[in-house]
This record gives sequence, structure tokens and C-alpha cells, in this order.
Amino acid sequence: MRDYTLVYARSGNSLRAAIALELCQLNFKRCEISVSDGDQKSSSFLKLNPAGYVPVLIIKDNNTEIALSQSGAIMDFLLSEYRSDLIPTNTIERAKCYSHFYASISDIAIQNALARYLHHHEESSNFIFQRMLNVLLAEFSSLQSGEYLCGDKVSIADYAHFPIVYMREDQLREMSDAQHILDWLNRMKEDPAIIRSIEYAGIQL
Ligand SMILES: N[C@@H](CCC(=O)N[C@@H](CS)C(=O)NCC(=O)O)C(=O)O
Repeated sequence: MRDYTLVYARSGNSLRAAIALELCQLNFKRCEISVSDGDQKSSSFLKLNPAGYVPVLIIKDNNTEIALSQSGAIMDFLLSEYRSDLIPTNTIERAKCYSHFYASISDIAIQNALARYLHHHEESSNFIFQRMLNVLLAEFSSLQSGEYLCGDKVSIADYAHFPIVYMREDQLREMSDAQHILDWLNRMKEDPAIIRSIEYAGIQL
């Protein structure tokens, strides 16, 4: 019998991990920390993740305990284990789906964070934000052929993308070419797992 604890803050990457846990309908403990108070730099947290980032999923399995960092790894682990219906079985379909998944947790998430961290440097922040939007628009161009990123069925790719689209909803509303992304966002917001996770880990900018 495994025991799970999510160490998280109100943040996009934490929301991704929370969504994965909620999708699996697992009983898990929640441990919220405050990034603005610097809790992620405390010695107890650094023992879990020496990089000092949330989220961390603590997995206790019999006598072993693993602290798993990286929201993408947490989501991939949990959905592979408990919700493999959200991951295509066909290897080509799966590769296409993971291309979206990795874009969300690498290119988009990193540029989203940098645009936030550099808000005192308006020009640099806007430059990075525009680059992030370009990737986002490219990612969601596939929505023209279906309701979700990998076709007509929701998948791990949609759940991985949700946090940053949700976070940036107001900015997307100001754009003339993002209505299809907002429509997707509204569909995703009806998902019970997303509703539950937003309650404790959600953040909009
Ligand atoms: N690639 C990591 C990024 C984690 C990350 O950047 N976490 C942020 C919150 S969203 C954090 O802990 N920041 C603390 C800090 O910058 O000191 C993931 O997906 O989990």
C-alpha cells in the first residue's frame, strides 16, 4: 500500500501535480508551503528537493520513501500508474501526445516563469512572454482538428498544459487569435479533477 504526500504551493507547476493526483482519485496528504516566504529554501524542504522547487510528491512504499520532483515526472508517473487511459497506446499517437506534454513542461513553463521573474525588466519580460505565446499558439493550432490537443479525447497533454493557460487567461482574453484556446480552457475547467485541484493549488495572474 502506497502513501502519497504532495508538498506544494499555489503555483502552476504545483497545480499540474495536484491535477494528476485528483485524476487518479488517490487519497493523499497535502502539505502547502509558501514560496513567497521562502519555505522552499528551508533545510527540511531542501532535503526533499535540493533544487528548492515545488512540487514534490513523497511516495512511501513499504519501507522505502522517494521524494519525486518535477511536475512533469509526477504527472507522467501517476497517470501511467493509475490512468493509462489518458495516454495513447499507439506509439506514434503517444509520441505526438508527448511532444505537446514536453512543450508544456519545458518551453512554455520555463518562459512563463522567466517572464514573471523579469517583471522589473519590462522589455525582456515582454520579449520572453511573446515567445511563450508563440509556442502556446503553435501548440494549440492542432485544436482545429479536434476538441483536445491529441484529437477528440482528453489526454495527458491537455492536463499538462492546463495550469499555464489557466494562469494566463486574462492575457489570452486580450488577444484576437486565442478564442479556440479559451474555449478549450472552458471545457477543461468543467473537469471535476481540475475543479478540485484549483481549490487548493490554483493561481491566476
Ligand atoms: N520544472 C519544475 C519547475 C518547478 C518550479 O519552478 N517551481 C516553482 C514554483 S512554480 C518554485 O518552486 N519556485 C521557487 C523559487 O524559485 O525559489 C517543475 O515542473 O516542477
